[in-house]
Amino acid sequence: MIRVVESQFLTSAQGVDDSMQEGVSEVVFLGRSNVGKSSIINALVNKKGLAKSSSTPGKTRLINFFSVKFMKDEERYIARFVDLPGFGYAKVSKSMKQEWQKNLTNFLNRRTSIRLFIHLVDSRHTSLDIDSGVSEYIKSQIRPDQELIQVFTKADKLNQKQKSALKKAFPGSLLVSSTKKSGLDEVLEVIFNSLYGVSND
Ligand SMILES: Nc1nc2c(ncn2[C@@H]2O[C@H](COP(=O)(O)OP(=O)(O)O)[C@@H](O)[C@H]2O)c(=O)[nH]1
Ligand SMILES: [Mg+2]
Repeated sequence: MIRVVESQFLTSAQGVDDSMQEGVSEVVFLGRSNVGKSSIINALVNKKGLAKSSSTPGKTRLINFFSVKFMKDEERYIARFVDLPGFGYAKVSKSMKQEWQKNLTNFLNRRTSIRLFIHLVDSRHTSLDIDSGVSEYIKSQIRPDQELIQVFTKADKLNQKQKSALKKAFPGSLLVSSTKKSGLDEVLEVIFNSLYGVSND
């Protein structure tokens, strides 16, 4: 059993150049605007409002760093969660979009502390072009010491039949509801194993 025993907001950055010093393993949450990035971070650390859940583009264009302490078998582990701005803003100009895209890809490429990419996908819309684009991009850049996993969000919006269909289409997939707090333990376990290696219990 893995528990998050402490979490706090560290700082924000605009891009890789003004990001905080590296050195602690980082888990990056990425996905479309509104897919539930901030919500899943809050749910995983069990702290409402830690990551700001906001639909105002200006507010969410920053990269936000959080420190997270895990506890397993009486031992403490430290990591960082990184809440990235969403892809695909409707409300900003084209030039701002391109500027931001560049910022984001730079960050993903050059930030060496990143150990795990968690690509969040809305469980109701599992085959959007923008999501295939994101996952292709990460796969094309990923280093041997990094992992990419996909997590489906907003599971509470699916009925039983839709859930079964999704599980069948994506065997072994992680299905989470931040609102209903389901599927979170599995995600914590995947994060933990990815950062610190699999243990045998
Ligand atoms: N029903 C449901 N709504 C969710 C869930 N997670 C997030 N939301 C809602 O989706 C919207 C966007 O969430 P947010 O975490 O801000 O998305 P972000 O833009 O990716 O950070 C908010 O209105 C959330 O309340 C979920 O698991 N279930
Ligand atoms: Mg957000």
